[in-house]
Amino acid sequence: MINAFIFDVDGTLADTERHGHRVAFNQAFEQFGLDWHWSEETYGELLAVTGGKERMAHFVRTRDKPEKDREDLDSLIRQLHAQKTKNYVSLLNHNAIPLRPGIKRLLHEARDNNIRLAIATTTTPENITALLESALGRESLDWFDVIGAGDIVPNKKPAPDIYHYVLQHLEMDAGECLAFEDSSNGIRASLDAGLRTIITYNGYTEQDDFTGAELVLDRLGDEDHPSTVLRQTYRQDYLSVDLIRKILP
Ligand code: XBP
Ligand code: MG
Repeated sequence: MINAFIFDVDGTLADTERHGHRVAFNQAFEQFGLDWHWSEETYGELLAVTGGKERMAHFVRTRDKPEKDREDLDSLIRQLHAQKTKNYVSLLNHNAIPLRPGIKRLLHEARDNNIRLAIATTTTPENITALLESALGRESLDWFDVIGAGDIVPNKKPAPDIYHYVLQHLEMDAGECLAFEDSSNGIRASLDAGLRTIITYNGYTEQDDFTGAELVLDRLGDEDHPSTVLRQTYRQDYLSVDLIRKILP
């Protein structure tokens, strides 16, 4: 019996990477007078590393940027990241990024069926607040019993730490919960925490390895944007709580 849904944020609740995080990083680089720029393609490669600070450090090291020799590199990265977070929140406040098709519907359905909700993500807490407030209204933050985010655990995904944190705070066993992820780093984290996992991939992750997933979908789907996979497999346009209960033993 599944009693809780645990959602990843970036790429799963909304397509935040390409036109959200990436843009906010580039704005921060410019604000700091750096000649770094992340194209959509470069950013796709850099997504192999989760976490904004970790991603920047990886970029400096692997692209042989002169800044790699700066003694204050850690501090520079922390400052850049604080600026990037400001940029991202402001971007969402001015131009909300929509939730992916079916997310809002499934969240409501879960609440109607007494399925608890939680979040497990590597992103910074302010980013989640901005996304949920702009897409679902301020009260939606209270729908989630646990929001596990950012630096509260020692290791980011693909390590399972954030899922362990969320399970511990939900006071639930992994067997009662279902994770929703969009990437190979994400599913490695959720599977390592013992969670059954449903994937909704996106443009950046469709070629990822999702071995071990219960279901790999193009999207959860809704009436206007049906899930191709569910249509072909179950003659249904979207993933409902009923279908989850039918498919998952
Ligand atoms: C998301 C991330 C995040 C965001 C940026 O991974 O890797 O780093 O790109 O967030 P996942 P911050 O969806 O697997 O949790 O800059 O706040 O770290
Ligand atoms: Mg993700």
